[in-house]
Amino acid sequence: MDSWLPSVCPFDCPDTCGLLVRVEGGKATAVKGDPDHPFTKGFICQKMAQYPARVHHPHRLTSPLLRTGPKGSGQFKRVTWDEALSLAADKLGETADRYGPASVLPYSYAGHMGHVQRNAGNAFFHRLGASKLGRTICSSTASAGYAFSLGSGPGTDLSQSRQADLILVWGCNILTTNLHAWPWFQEAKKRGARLVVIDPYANETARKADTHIKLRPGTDAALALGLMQVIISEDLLDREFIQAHTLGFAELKERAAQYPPERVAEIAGVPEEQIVELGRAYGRAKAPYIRTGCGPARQLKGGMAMRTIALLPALVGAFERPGGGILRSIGAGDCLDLSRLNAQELSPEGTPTVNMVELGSALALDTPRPINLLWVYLSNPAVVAPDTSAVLRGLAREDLFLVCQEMFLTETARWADLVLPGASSLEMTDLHTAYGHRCVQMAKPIIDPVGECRSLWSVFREMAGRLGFEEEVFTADEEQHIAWMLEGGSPCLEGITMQSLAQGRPLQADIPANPYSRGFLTPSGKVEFYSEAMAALGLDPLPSGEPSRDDDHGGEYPLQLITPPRKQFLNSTFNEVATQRERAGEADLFLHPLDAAARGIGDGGLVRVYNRRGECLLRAKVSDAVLPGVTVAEGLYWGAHTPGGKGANHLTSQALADVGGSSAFHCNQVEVAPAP
Ligand SMILES: Nc1nc2c(c(=O)[nH]1)N[C@H]1C(S)=C(S)[C@@H](COP(=O)(O)OP(=O)(O)OC[C@H]3O[C@@H](n4cnc5c(=O)[nH]c(N)nc54)[C@H](O)[C@@H]3O)O[C@H]1N2
Ligand SMILES: Nc1nc2c(c(=O)[nH]1)N[C@H]1C(S)=C(S)[C@@H](COP(=O)(O)OP(=O)(O)OC[C@H]3O[C@@H](n4cnc5c(=O)[nH]c(N)nc54)[C@H](O)[C@@H]3O)O[C@H]1N2
Ligand SMILES: [Mo]
Repeated sequence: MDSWLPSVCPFDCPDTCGLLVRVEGGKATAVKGDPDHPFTKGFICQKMAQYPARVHHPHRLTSPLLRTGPKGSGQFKRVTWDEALSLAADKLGETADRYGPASVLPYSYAGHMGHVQRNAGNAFFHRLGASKLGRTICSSTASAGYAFSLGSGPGTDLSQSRQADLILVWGCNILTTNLHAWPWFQEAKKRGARLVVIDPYANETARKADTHIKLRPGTDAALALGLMQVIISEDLLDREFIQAHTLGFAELKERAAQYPPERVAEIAGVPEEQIVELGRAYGRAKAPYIRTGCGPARQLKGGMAMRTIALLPALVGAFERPGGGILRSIGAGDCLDLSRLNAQELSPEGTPTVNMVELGSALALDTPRPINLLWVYLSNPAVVAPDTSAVLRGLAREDLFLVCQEMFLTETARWADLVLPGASSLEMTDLHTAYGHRCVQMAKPIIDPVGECRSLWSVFREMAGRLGFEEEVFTADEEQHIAWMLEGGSPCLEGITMQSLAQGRPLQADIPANPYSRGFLTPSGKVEFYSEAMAALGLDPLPSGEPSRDDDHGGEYPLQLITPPRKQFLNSTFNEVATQRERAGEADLFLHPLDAAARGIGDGGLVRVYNRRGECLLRAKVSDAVLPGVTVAEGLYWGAHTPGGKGANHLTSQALADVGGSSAFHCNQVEVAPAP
């Protein structure tokens, strides 16, 4: 029988699309957008259109596998689930007895965003006493920086932007990473709004904008201070708003005075006239709206960059005008009560935490606290974590037992001792929220299980049974956990219940479209130009425009490299799908004509990109899409899908950003040469 059933996109993207999936004979045969979804309104990206091909891919893992050849050889034999989980339980027991439970480390991130499956291992590893994982690889620097200025909590909803007359897309590649914002921006443009993109390269969004401010990576705080200086010196301020709702304006004024446009032009590589013009435009706009992504935060001083950008709306009182405001993220995730699922209280006091960005170092042999068993799920660290050679050295360790639950034999899973076949979102029950809109949606299994694939929850529940863990958290099923998340949730979930979600349709949480109309969740309740909390942490309490720079080793690595997403992939996911690989084409490097000429590199030539951490081979794409001195490697390609077998994370570092513990994925110094 042919029917279209509701589901949700499970991937790590702000849009979390409502889907309709055609199911025939227990298989997904087509997918389309749900036209009734209030935010995604019936269209989906090119990746998700390939979802049935991914779910029913011939290379999908369908049974547990045990390594038979040398580590990393990809030689495995099929085993039963019973054999696999018995072995896993034995290894966990042995490792914990011999080296202590903290020598076990879970490693997971966002391969599936539903709350139950994504968090399925938490209670289990807490109860075991395993080391904890600091899951900060993505947005925690951005959110920590932003929170110093405006408080935590949701930003101005994208739907508001349709009433804006000036939209700044600040370090967010909308047409790649937040596609469904585009129609709102187009609506604003039809009403006469101007769209400005602030980004180091002419990405697809910048190419379609009215103005592209092409800056050097890591100079956003300086640029924002330059704009502030124009706004202050030309008196384009909203004094009433500043008086009533902000803290530290006098100090900010002094600091901004140190960033006149001519100085900022030098730091950021943006023409002085452009800074002055944009400062005036922002100061005079009736309703300026900023959509900022993670781009400016994936820098060594990324927290400071986000904090500084987030202060702009307060200077002009944008929060009080329909269409004005700023968005970093918005969603109902924070409304849920995850405490029962996570069972934080089961983790023994004093258990160490490993930051997931520093996996390479954590897996080194000479650490004070070696890891002897690593359990990976919903993540592909051999591709997504920084400093790939350090990560691979760790994964190759003979004395490390590696368990990996995956849908495919990824470059991480290849190193595993034991591979567990993971179910897809179409085979699992889960509750989904977004980080770009306010919907909550339940997904149910709508196709037959593929092979012997199992949900993450069912695996950890069974493991708990094998280890004799008897707490209620382990015996509950997925639906019970969802019910608990909703029951203990905040009032914004009013009317969102197991019953109302049962049809699988999106429901909107009661989060205001302009949450700032209710005030700011900072310690003072005001916008904090001056932050006491930052001072207490030994940070500069005022915005600082000092640029982020990776060590260039005395000029040995003179070029800056950023590594943002390629449209065709979702982090490292969709590398498995041939259509997406073909659409993505060969992995390449944007390079300015002056830098190319100085190195004897022609457009389309194969180049070696390298620094002290590693190297990769990419195809040169020579154009003025970037400033001189700046290069871009879009990703994330699996290493094997690049000309030299090594992906861009061979060049990135494990260094942590200033606050929040994220990686500085866009802060790298490299040199480039024609490939031998
Ligand atoms: N197609 C696709 N969509 C995705 C993803 C994907 O991999 N592919 N990933 C998803 C995930 S996990 C996330 S977290 C989001 C991330 O999506 P975004 O929030 O958009 O963040 P990034 O992709 O890191 O970078 C966005 C832009 O910032 C720019 N940038 C880099 N450095 C700087 C800088 O110093 N200053 C400024 N102003 N800009 C800079 C980059 O060139 C890029 O155009 O997207 C999600 N959506
Ligand atoms: N250089 C560089 N590196 C980056 C970034 C960057 O911009 N530049 N972005 C960073 C960011 S923002 C993030 S969030 C991280 C993302 O890092 P990850 O969360 O590790 O992202 P993915 O590459 O999507 O890997 C998820 C894995 O989960 C598996 N998976 C997907 N769906 C399912 C499922 O339904 N069931 C099961 N069992 N498995 C599934 C997939 O097969 C995939 O291999 O990467 C980071 N790495
Ligand atoms: Mo992310």
